[in-house]
Amino acid sequence: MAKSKKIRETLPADQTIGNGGEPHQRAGGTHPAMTNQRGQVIADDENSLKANERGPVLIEDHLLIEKTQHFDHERIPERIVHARGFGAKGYFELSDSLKGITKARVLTEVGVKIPVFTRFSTVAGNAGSADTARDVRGFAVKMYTDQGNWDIVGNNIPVFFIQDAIKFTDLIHAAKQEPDRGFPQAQTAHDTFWDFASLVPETTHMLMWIMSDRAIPRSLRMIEGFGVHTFRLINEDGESTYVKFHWRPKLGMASVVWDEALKISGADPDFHRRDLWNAISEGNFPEWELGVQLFDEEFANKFEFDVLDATKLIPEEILPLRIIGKMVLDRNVDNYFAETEQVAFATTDVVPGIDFSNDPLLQGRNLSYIDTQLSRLGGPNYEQIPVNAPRCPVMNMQRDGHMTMLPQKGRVSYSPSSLEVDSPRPDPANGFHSFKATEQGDKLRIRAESFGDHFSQALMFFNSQTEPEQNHIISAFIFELSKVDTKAVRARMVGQLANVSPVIAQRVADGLGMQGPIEAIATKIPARTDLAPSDALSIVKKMVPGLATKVVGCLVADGSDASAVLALKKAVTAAGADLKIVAPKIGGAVAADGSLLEADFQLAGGPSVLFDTVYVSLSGDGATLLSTEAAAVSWVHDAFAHLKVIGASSTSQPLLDAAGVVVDEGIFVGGKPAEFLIKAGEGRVWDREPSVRTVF
Ligand code: HDE
Repeated sequence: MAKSKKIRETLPADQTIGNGGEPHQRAGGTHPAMTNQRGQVIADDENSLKANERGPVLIEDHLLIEKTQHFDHERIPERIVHARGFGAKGYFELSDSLKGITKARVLTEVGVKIPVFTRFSTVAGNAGSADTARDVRGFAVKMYTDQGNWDIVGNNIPVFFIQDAIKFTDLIHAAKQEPDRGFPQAQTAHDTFWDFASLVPETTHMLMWIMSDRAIPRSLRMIEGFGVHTFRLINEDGESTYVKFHWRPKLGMASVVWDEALKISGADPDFHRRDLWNAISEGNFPEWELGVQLFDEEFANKFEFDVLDATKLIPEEILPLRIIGKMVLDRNVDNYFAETEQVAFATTDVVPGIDFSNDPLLQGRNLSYIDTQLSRLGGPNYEQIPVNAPRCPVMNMQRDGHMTMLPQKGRVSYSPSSLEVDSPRPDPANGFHSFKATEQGDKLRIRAESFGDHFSQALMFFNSQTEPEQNHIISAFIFELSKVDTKAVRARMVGQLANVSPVIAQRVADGLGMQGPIEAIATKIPARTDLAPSDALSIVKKMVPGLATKVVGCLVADGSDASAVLALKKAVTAAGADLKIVAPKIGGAVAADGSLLEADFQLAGGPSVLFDTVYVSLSGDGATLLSTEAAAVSWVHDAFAHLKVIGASSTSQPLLDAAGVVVDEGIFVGGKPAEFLIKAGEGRVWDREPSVRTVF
């Protein structure tokens, strides 16, 4: 143990350049001296070396050349999928031991804090795309256990588009930019995606999820995570228990509405990463519970769908979650590229006691991840990069290769060997063993019949939603298919939806303005209508009330009442939320009492889409003046249309009128901040929606 601890502590530092002692001292100042990559102190970093004052630059200028060459090679290939991501560090702590079910220490040793690195991502967009695109969120966790790294490379949706890895290339090609034109970016709302989806009925369940509000989360801190596949846990006796992994956010789930997501993408393309970075910097550490669904072969055989089919889930009402631990993210990265960009996850990163099932999607993933890192990170030594390096000894006969940083000692780089007494040897007692599964039957390229029902759980998911959530799914289908130019694709997709439910298909068809009867696509297995809805699949039903870590926007202008704003701030802080002041000028507003109300945002740069709830704190003159300012009118109108709870001073009424605000249970004019905040903590005013948006 002592030895492994020493290696753990020294490994990253040994791998870092420039760790050879104290920085060079700069003569006459407090800053350390700047050096080139070879540690030589630089005298002048402003001017290149020239033949004379106005003469040509000399090739002898090794400082210019080194700096520019390094810059030229700053980028590495971005991930083919999940390119847009954001990572943070923290720990995992087990509270309920699975001893007897697995021999993995990470799942049996209660109270040990295991360091983790977690990266959230969108799937389709390139690295520079907006955070709030409609998409699945990647939820990848690397746990640096003392038995090696264990990665749960999951998503925020518990099912996937396809059943067999051989279709992944096609799925991603269809979803990403169309190859001839190179657009659209970060969206599925285009012909090739829906062409593929409408031809591949197994995508249907996942389509319902990505058209739902799960695909437009309010915050990465408010999403669930799922390992998706069935894995195995293996105990000391080699016995297997099936397992599905779930991450549950302590803050509950929350989403934005689609029009809001579109506007946030323009107002702050970094909305999710800024939110996560700020929360962690301010000490609001996001936290998730780890839950497991454990089951045996008998349950698997009895369950109505195949547990190896990644397009199906096991409802919690049928197989409840056992909460076994928590993950807390309490540190931001020190360097985005070194950590978030270079982190390399792999489904094959498992520790003894955790094993794979025969899920054909998982089996395909098992070859893909390391392969992709080889080209993305440039060679076989990417595991030596500090963010990837295991925090336990790594000892084997693998040697050399691009950029190796381990000066491995000794003569012996092969096994078996007899020349060194301390060369590493396999350890059958503690090492990784695959589950002793018995396989029989013919070798075939075939899809199991038990994978054949593509519509029943899609309908169950829809039926599990609240009415507003169902309406959003319908609207999202209409939005996306309205961006599809090829009418036959639109019609085919609606025909596919008819297999889920003729009512859903008809609602989408009406929203698309399609004429004539819907032609359902032929299917062997129609949707079952007897599956019980699962409340666990709805965001709204699982909502955690309160404003903790949320953001309240307050609109002020010259003449606002400073004491009212201060009272609001106090109440907002007491609710655990953050108040941000928005004013026509970033320098702030001069309040009625002459004091300065400092601004966090200038009006045009701080639209109400950036806040969970808003308060309008204007004087009568201020409100009249801002009624002719489009940004102010949109500020209030958008908050209303996005179903937010709105508070306002009674003198703000002219602006509320200009913005078309109609009083309902979510509008608080002239009231006390406390009442407004309690209501805001209940979330959006869903009943308002039919008055601001067409429900098809
Ligand atoms: Fe991935 N996936 N994937 N995937 N995936 C990658 O690996 C792949 C799948 C997921 O933050 C790639 O390092 C195949 C399901 C996440 O770095 C690549 C198949 C799920 C991330 C790859 C799948 C995921 C990736 C691209 C079908 C949810 C981001 C870059 C057989 C359970 C990890 C990379 C991060 C990334 C392949 C399907 C989750 C190409 C072949 C299902 C969260 O290796």
